[in-house]
Amino acid sequence: MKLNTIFATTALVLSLGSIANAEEIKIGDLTIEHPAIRATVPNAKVAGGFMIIKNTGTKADRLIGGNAAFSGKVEIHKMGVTDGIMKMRKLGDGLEIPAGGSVQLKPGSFHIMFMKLKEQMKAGEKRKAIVEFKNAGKVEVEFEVETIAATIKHGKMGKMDHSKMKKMKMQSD
Ligand SMILES: [Cu+2]
Repeated sequence: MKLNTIFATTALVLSLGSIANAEEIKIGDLTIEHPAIRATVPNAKVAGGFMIIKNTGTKADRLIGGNAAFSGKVEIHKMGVTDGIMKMRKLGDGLEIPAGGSVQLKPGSFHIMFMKLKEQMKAGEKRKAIVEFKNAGKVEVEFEVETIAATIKHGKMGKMDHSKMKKMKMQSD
């Protein structure tokens, strides 16, 4: 009887978990949440990629790059203000995802830079890309193409859970 109860509880937790985490991607100790690419105008050459990366492991990892059919070159960038000017630079050594921590890639900060774009990124569509970590390796990620406003909105809600996020998104839409 006791064992049955444990199994039933576990099954319930697992099924709830898989619903709540439908948009999560796991690779090793890393979890990727809400991968998004910023929508572009026609003939744009670059697009930013954003996501939240959590590391539940005991060792730091690094986001080092990736590749995608729609992009000729993928780099990890940091945007920031230098001498009063907003600039972005390539992180040649990648972006550290600290052990037991998380990093948010968001507009105005860290991002995946999809360069040499071969097609327009249209809001509402999805794009697949490979994201590569130094230790965890490569993983295919499906990105939602979003307008900048939607991406920023999600960025601010990064600490909330996904069920709330979805509700709020539907309400504002
Ligand atoms: Cu960039």
